[in-house]
Amino acid sequence: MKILITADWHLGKRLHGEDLSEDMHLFFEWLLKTIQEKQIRYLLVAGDIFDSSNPPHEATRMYYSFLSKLTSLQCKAIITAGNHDSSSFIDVPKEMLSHFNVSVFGLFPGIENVEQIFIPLKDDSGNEVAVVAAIPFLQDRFVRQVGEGEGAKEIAEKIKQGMQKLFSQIGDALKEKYPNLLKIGMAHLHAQGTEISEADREIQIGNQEGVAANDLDQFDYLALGHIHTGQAVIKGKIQYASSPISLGFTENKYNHKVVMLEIENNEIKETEIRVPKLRSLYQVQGTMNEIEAQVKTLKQKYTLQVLLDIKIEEEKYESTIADRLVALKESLDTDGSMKIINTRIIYKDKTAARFSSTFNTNELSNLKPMDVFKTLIQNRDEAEQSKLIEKFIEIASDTTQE
Ligand SMILES: [Mn+2]
Repeated sequence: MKILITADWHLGKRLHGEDLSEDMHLFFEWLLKTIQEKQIRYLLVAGDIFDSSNPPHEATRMYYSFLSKLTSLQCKAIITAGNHDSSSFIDVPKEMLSHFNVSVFGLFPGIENVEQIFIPLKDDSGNEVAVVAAIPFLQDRFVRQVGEGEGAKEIAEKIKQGMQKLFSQIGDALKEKYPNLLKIGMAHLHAQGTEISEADREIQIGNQEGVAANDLDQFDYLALGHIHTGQAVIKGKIQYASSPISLGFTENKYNHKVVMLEIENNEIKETEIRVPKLRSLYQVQGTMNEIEAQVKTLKQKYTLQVLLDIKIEEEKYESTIADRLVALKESLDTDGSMKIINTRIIYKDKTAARFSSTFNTNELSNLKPMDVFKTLIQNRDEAEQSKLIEKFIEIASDTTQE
């Protein structure tokens, strides 16, 4: 009997305003094909289904469209909410989804009702071979009692102890109810000792303190969500599933994956399946000359357009940089294989920065938007000017594209 584990879909996520739904659409197609080919019976999704608690309609439609296709494949889904999800948004369709073999767990029902999150898994002959404890992201109130005048350190300690206690209680209840079944946990948390990428650090919010790996040993296997780059916490036993696509520039080099578990003769065998790469996200840094040269060497290697994050570093203010950046953006727009979605300009020598405004204001037809804008902001301090110019380039290039 085969189980597939994934997490951190972040449906509806935009990267510097750029829609990543095509990436997820193609991932879903691949996932459905994989489920069919490998005859997966259960799909586990360990939190952060959506990027926000109030996801866009298009992201919601995509979620239900995927689930409806899944139901035709004899594959059941067990879905838990992450810290990015609204627990009630995930829970609202619970009863209806149960008719389509989709079990959703938005809000933790409390330790007194913990049996509600236990789901026995059956093999093709109908025998129960394992049980899943589908633990959604645990809000503070399930983990600690708020005391008066507590500092950050006391709160952190309370959360740590609270998590330890709750996980041991869940483990005990699971053991008591299903003594003979393999126990698989699903959770959305930060396990202590896990390496965190910059992107993960940016994207994580909420319960940060981390749970010690030793306190998570009540399961034969624990499938985790939250850390996007899919590390093992304890190899073969506690594993982050990883996000299926790169959600930030620092995730570009990572091989995104899903995890397959095969259960046979009361044993769990774990295999990682790499998700096909669909897009490159490149960060390009240097002087404008270096950037122009580097961008020329880049190519679209995968299905989807390359997205670029450009950081220009010049010794001193150079009036032509802004125009060259606009020209670079426009040349890429024409080609279509690459797109700049974020830019920063840094002038190292602040004292030498001078913005010139020597155009002839009498001739309206001679005016360029950038020159007018520079005149408008010429009395602001230099750091602010370069920030505003950066934003102006972004907006100006958006309007010309439209
Ligand atoms: Mn998360």
